[in-house]
Amino acid sequence: MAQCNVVILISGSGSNLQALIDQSKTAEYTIASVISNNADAYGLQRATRAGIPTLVIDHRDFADRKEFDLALQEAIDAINPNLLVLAGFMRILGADFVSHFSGRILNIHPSLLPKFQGTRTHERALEAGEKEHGASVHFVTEDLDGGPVIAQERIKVRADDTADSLQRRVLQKEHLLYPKVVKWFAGGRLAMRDGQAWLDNNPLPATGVPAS
Ligand code: NHR
Ligand code: GAR
Repeated sequence: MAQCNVVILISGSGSNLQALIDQSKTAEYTIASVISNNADAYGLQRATRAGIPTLVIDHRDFADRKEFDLALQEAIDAINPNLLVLAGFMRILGADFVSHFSGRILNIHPSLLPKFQGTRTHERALEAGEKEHGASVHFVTEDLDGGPVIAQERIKVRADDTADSLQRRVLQKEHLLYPKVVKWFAGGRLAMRDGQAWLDNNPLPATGVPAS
């Protein structure tokens, strides 16, 4: 695609959003809008500072998940992006929403999927005595944190690590990983087909792109 228009969904700090903003200056994607379900998300200030339009759609303003999903879908359809990027977005999206944007939603998750789906990933990796930990970018499907993995970044767990220290080191890796994957998508190199992730027309293994 000529220019890939991206909508980014956030709920919080938005440091991954910042990494995507910083990289967009030299890349073939444009951040058309940043949408948050939380008016206090610091990432909204990051977007505004970068001149990117923002929108707040607060899930608490809707009767149920279906209504929220529908409002979100309508707002996004009005922008008509090529890609939706979840960057610390904390609301589970329903099946109808996901199928409406099927193959066009990415998420970054702070674990080496399929390990530690869901929340408290750093605590759980420590409790499990993992020697390695990291982050994964995957296509979003109905299956929560279960869509096909595209790529991972790894860190070594140290004897004195805490959940906080792990989070800090994993987040640094996320900031390298996410822009790289978004650039692949923008360049037309990445797709989801037959429930699998494909890069350059090669099906990717369950843990994503093999380390080079
Ligand atoms: N939606 C679908 N359909 N599939 C996925 O893979 C999704 C998704 C929505 C968000 C991000 C995910 C993560 O990376 C994500 C992946 C929130 C929760 C959650 O339990 C779980 C996974 C993720 C994000 N959310 C609670 C809820 O009731 C609210 C938690 C809160 O507000 O703090 O929606 O980890
Ligand atoms: C990141 O570590 C991201 O992987 C994780 O939240 C953090 C957001 O940081 N995502 C989830 O846990 C999604 N449920 P950021 O707001 O600074 O990008």
